Amino acid sequence: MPFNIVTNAQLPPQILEMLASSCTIQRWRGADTDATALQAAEGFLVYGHPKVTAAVMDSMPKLRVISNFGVGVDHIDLDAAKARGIPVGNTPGFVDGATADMTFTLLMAAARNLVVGDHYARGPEFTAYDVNLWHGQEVFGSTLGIIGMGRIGKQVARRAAGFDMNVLYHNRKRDPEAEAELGVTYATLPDLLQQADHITLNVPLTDETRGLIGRAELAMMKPTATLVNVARGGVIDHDALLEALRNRTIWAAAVDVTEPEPLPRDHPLLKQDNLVIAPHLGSATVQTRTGMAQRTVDNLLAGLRGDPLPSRIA
Ligand code: 8YV
Repeated sequence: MPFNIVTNAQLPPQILEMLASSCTIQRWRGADTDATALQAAEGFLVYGHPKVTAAVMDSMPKLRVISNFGVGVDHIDLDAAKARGIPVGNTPGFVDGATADMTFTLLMAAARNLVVGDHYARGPEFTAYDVNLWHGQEVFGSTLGIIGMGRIGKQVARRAAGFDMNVLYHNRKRDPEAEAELGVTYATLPDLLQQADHITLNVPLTDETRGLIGRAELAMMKPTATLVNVARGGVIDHDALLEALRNRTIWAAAVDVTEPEPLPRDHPLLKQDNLVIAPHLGSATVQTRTGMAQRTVDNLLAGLRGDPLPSRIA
C-alpha cells in the first residue's frame, strides 16, 4: 500500500520520480485542500515556504512526518510539531557551497556595479567608453564581516581567503575552532558593523535574529560598505534599509531574500539602483537541488516508515 502524502507546490519531475513507487501525492492548498486528502495525509513534503502552523498539523490527523525541502525552517512551527510528536526533517549540509557562492555573487555584483553596468552596457546611452563611470568598491583585500558563522558562514570565509580578505565574524557563540581553522576574528556586532567593508548575513531567522539589522545597525556601517542578505528577509528591517540606500549612508545592498517574498511589485526598494536583488536563488543549482531533493525524500520516507530521519531538526 503506498503512503499518502501532501505537498504544497508543483514538485519537480526528479522528486516525483523518487516518490512514484511509494507515495500517492495530493496537493495541499491551505484551507482549500481536499478534505479526503487531509484525512489521509501521513506525510507533508514542504516545498518552498508555506506557513505550517499547529492548525495545519491538526488538519491532518494521520500526519507523522514533515519533510522540508531546504535547511531554513522558520515557516514551520517546530514547537507545535514537537508537541504532537511529528518529526521535522530538513536538508543541512546540502546548501552550503551554493549559498556561499551566491553570497559572493551578490557581494561582487553590488560592490562592482554589475547590474547597473549590465543595464548601461545594453542601453542606448552606451555609445562611447567612459573612464569616469561605474567605479565600485574594492572587494579583494578588504575586510569582510560575516554575521552567522554556521556551515554557510564558514564556506563564505573560505571563499574570502581567496580574495585576500580580512574576515571578522559575529556569532551567538564564539567559535575558537573556526578561528583557528579559517583565520577569522570574532567581533561584537557593533565592532563588526563599524569595521567591515562588506557584510554578509548568514544566520537562520529566529526570534533572536528577526530585525537584527535595523536603523541603528545600518547607521554604524561605513558609507562605502555593502550589505548582503542570503538568509531570510526578516533579518533586515526593510524600511531602515530603504532609508539607508536612499540617503546613500551605505554603498549598496544585495539581497536574495525579502519579507514579504516577493516584495509587492511597486515596493520602493525595487526602484533603488544601489540594490541588487535575486529571487531566492541561494541553493538554485542543478547539483545542489538534486542533493536537497534526495535528502527531502529520504527524510520523508524514513518518517513514513517510522525510522529515524537522516536529518531531523525537530
Ligand atoms: C531553498 C533555502 O531554496 O534551504 C533554505 O533554507 O532558503 C533555500 O535553499 C528553499 O528553502 C526552498 O524551499
